[in-house]
Amino acid sequence: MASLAAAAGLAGCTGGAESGNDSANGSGGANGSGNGSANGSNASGTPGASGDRKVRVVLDEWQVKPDAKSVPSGQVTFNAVNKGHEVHELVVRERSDDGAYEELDEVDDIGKGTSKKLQMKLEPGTYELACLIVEEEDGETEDHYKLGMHETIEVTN
Ligand SMILES: [Cu+2]
Repeated sequence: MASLAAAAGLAGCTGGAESGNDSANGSGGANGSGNGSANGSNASGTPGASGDRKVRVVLDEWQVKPDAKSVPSGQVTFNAVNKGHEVHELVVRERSDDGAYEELDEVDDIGKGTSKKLQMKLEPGTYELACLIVEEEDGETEDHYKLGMHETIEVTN
């Protein structure tokens, strides 16, 4: 839990350090260089991991919404953000030739208003992002998957 907050703080800081450069531009040439913040997304702590893909996945009652329908193969970081009211999880499953899903990895216990990251290496194929929580409450079953918490995502070459 604590490490999440720290990571968010880091991401916020790196931009600020660079921005001092901009103010020096007033004196000079028409074009400036304009490239101060090209690498803003590197803050996640894997220097040298070029081609790192990030997919933001919003969890809600009752849907799973990735911000991309496909992503290139390789190292992928899912950032699961719980915008709902209940606790959710993000399970990444790969679809095999016979249509069955095999669980690869997951982050669970993502509380309301919080987020967790899941980094994994993905081969080309069809994957499913799902919340598989099943709750029993007052004799009724609440099955997050059946209620709609699943979405497919294609991993391309
Ligand atoms: Cu859920």
